[in-house]
Amino acid sequence: RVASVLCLVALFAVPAPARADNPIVQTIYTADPAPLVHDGRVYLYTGRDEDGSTYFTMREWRVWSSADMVNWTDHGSPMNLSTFSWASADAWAGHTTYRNGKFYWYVPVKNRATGSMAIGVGVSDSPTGPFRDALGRPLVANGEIDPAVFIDDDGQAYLYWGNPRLWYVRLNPDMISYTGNPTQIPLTTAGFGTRTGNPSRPTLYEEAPWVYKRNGLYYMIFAAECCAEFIAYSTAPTPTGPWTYRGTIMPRQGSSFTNHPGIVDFNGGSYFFYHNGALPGGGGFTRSVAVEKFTYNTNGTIPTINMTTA
Ligand code: FUB
Repeated sequence: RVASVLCLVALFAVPAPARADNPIVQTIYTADPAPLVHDGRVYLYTGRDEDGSTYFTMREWRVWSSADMVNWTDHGSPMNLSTFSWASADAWAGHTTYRNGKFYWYVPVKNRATGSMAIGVGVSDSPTGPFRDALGRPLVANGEIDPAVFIDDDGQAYLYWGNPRLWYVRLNPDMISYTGNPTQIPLTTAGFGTRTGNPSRPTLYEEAPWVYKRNGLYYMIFAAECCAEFIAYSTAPTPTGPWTYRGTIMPRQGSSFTNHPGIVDFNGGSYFFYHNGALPGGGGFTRSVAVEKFTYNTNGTIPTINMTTA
């Protein structure tokens, strides 16, 4: 059904509604969901898996949106590797936020100059782009990935990222510079659980942090203990910790060795986004983004959320 609707887009050159069962997108492989609620719609920012036989082949990011979490509009690819002249490969997991009339899309890419991963920032006046390189250079370049941004009620913005370590930095109000040095969040077992193997990584934290605030409590959901990954979470009384491990959200399921979470509240419901290998031909390098509606437990904990299986 999505395919036929997308044909209509080609014919009439207008954004098309697209019915979404899980996976949300059934015409291409998508990965690393990052939802953003803005002005009555959910914007879903994803990566795209291409080819994918032996490693990630990712050259562009995509945007989709919905006003009802059922019908999705395809906004195409408003940002790709060529947006960042200093990037050579690996359009990996990003996160978009809105501030002062602009949309900022933080993404990890390979830095041509160093051969290591770095984090760039795309900026646009529209949630659907086009996005341009806000800096012309990396915002952060420490070889680590998976940026996630959180703006607290007092207006202070934080950028989190990291694999194998976990970092944060306080962003300035311009959202493209920061004050102070990136700080490592201590990966204690009290904060991030206990890994069963791999003594070099004692905690469950692997990658893909996503931070938000609910009822005065800060939540960090993250991909845990590759491979395969499951999704777990920690909470804290402040955006900088101390974090307390709270357990599993989504167990190891599906046929992708990675998973990548995002949570938003929209129209009175809570939605958990993730990816798996559910499309035909799907797997670890041919992933698909999906979503489950859920309800927080009365004490604020997150219930176990299972992937759609059919
Ligand atoms: O999509 C490439 C990488 O796989 C992401 O950056 C990680 O979060 C994992 O999903």
